Amino acid sequence: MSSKIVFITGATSGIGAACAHTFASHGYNLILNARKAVALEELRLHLQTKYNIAVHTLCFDVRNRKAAKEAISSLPSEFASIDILINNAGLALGIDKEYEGNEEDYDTMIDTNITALLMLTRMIVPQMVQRGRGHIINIGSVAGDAAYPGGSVYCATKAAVKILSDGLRIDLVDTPLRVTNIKPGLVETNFSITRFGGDTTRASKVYEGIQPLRGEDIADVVYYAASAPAHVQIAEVLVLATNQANGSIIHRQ
Ligand code: 8X3
Repeated sequence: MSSKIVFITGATSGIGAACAHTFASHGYNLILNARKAVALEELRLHLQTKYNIAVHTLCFDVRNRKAAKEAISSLPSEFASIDILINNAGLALGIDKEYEGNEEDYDTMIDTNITALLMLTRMIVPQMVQRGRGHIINIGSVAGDAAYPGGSVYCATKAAVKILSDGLRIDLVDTPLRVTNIKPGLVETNFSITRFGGDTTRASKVYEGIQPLRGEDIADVVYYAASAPAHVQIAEVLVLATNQANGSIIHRQ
């Protein structure tokens, strides 16, 4: 196996799945992580057949540090040298005032969006440093630029992704490794359905009267950063829908 290996967390839906398709279409081999075993297996078979690439799946919840360590240390030798880590798994839950929201939701967002991203970085980057090759691409958000109503904790987690990305870039400045923080705006995925606890009507209102981004639009930017020449480090990219100015200002028809 000579192609590069990309590890994508949260790979079965949204931006993660779009990245899996985009990288597969360019001949990269994939390590796909998600919690849903059936969806993972379906995606593996589909991508392997369609693009004639090698795909390895790792079914675990990124919040489970023990499972993550075991999964990564169990990688077959042909998948052990990860070239690109795409820290994509993340979510928003609820749209409540900071002093009224659900405590467990706060834990889930912080554990997934910050702690798990940090721990996977901690587990995978040392081998990249050792090999003198690697790229860490974190999926941040416009939400990390400024708080918006009801988004306090989610926004805080994405602000943390920015700072963790910046800090890692500092720590790797004397190496050939690159760190990228991609900050999407409104992307129509199951993001809002998850945020509103499965309420599809409420979720669809988020994208009403505006043409939102698609997961594929973000995957294109991720791929651009990953395929840039070795001396080019795309540090941070904010990707908004055309009728969106920031996390709060959205023009709807
Ligand atoms: C998703 C973008 O603005 O819906 O991270 O929070 S937003």
